[in-house]
Amino acid sequence: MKQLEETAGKIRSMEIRGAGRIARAAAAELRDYAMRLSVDDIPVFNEKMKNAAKLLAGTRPTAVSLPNAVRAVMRYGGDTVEEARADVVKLADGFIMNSENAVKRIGEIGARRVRDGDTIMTHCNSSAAISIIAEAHAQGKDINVIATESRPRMQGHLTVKQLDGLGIKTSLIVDSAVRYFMKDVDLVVVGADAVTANGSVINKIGTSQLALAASEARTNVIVAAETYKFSPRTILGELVEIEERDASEVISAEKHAEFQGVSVKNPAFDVTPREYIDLICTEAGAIPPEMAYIIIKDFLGWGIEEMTSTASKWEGLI
Ligand code: RI2
Repeated sequence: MKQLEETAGKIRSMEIRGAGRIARAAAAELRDYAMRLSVDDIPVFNEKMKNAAKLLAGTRPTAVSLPNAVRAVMRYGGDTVEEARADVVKLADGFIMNSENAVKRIGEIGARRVRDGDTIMTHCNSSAAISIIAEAHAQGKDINVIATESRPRMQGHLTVKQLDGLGIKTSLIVDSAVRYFMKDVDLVVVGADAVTANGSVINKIGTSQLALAASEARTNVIVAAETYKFSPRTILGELVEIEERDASEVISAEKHAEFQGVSVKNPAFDVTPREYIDLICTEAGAIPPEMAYIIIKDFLGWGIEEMTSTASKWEGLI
């Protein structure tokens, strides 16, 4: 139990972060938890797995990759604990492998949209977005990247470190300088925590103003998102919950105490409407945002069936 709670805590505190990475971490934890469970009784095994799944899926509310990963593993079957455990391992390893391949494939597909000499703006720290940028660079294209700090957690520092390590020319800017620099930008490439059925993209707070500035400047916006970041629940009319994080990420408790009447708002994500997005680059291909519904049906259809079935074993996990 200790390790399970530790992993859940690391995802919650963002020690493990990034929509794809938390999905892989949750799948790996479910696999390891199943391996550690020393029970002989299949109903007991199932109950413990279900509780572990709920704990992991509830750690961060916005990145749909997380419940999608959990549900993909929780599709396991088996009449005995041995069979069930083997299936959990197979499904978890399969998810992790597909996820890693998807990020690589997105890089290959997305890099085709990057031209030699382009200046790319990116926001926060997205492995999928960086995969596109890194592949374009590896192909010998001469590119410049402008990366935002991404307050309050400063994930932009991770991005510039990674890009610098790859030898890519990179500038770090404050988030509020996005429009100031947009005139120099040829392409915006960002990641996603969730994509809704109508093609809206939920990503790190500030993404929508970057997209708005890009739209004003007639600059294309590419979103890099694996298919498991698409939200089946939105087909049922649900909205994606925007995570509100602690005030201490924005201002120290000490400083905050000086302003008695001031509340701090700290939404971690925002919604970019599909009108501002030219392309969503998935491992299944580069699609217009209007095609999000098809991706959900084709790649997560099993999830919708389970959600709407009264026989679902794992109610509420996706
Ligand atoms: P990849 C991150 O969320 C960022 O919003 C980033 O754009 C998105 O996940 C996708 O990241 P957070 O965990 O899966 O930093 O592409 O809140 O790495």
